[in-house]
Amino acid sequence: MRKADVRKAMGLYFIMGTPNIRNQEPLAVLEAALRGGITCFQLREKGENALQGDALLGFAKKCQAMCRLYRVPFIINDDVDLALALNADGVHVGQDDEQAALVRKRIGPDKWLGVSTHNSDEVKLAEEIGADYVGIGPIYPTATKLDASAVVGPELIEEIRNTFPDMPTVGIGGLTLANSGLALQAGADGVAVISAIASAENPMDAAKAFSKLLT
Ligand code: TZP
Ligand code: MG
Repeated sequence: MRKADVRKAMGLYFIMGTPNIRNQEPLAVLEAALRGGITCFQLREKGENALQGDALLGFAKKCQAMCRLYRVPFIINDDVDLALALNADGVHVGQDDEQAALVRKRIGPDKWLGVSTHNSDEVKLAEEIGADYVGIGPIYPTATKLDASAVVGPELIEEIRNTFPDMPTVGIGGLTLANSGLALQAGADGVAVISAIASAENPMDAAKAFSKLLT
């Protein structure tokens, strides 16, 4: 069942783009994360030195092939054209990106649609336009997203879980091994992380440790 699949995939949701990686090979980091047990991957190629054009397409194809090997859903952040060109498993959009309702029309009913949300009103709208899941955050302060909005804390997860019990949710923003338990206790189906895995000395061990939190 789709909803159950989505919920399961939210468990350990790794997000990465090449600008998030220092001193390692981005694909090697993704492979390590997959070996460590991530359950979903989002390619979010943003910021300084972000790949574009053919370089982006080539990198995205390699990420997609690797995710397929590990049977992990491959989601594209923001770039509907890229998602359609690759036949990715889904698209994730923020509040400032292409309107989610329009994105749903463009990608059709079968691909997953994720929407970043910061309050109940945004979740209600996401539900109405047929989002498959919502990201809730930033739960804690993050240095990874420079234009992140105000911190919402795990309390918002609890509120949304109570108000929209059927909507799969994933907490995001400043989540670490030390504080992810609070997001899960608040009722999130999982945690989405960038730096906790991408900047870890050993991304596979980091992913394994997160996986343990979920069991
Ligand atoms: N959206 C809200 S916070 C965030 C995004 C993409 C960044 C999360 O990165 P990190 O390193 O896990 O805090
Ligand atoms: Mg965005």
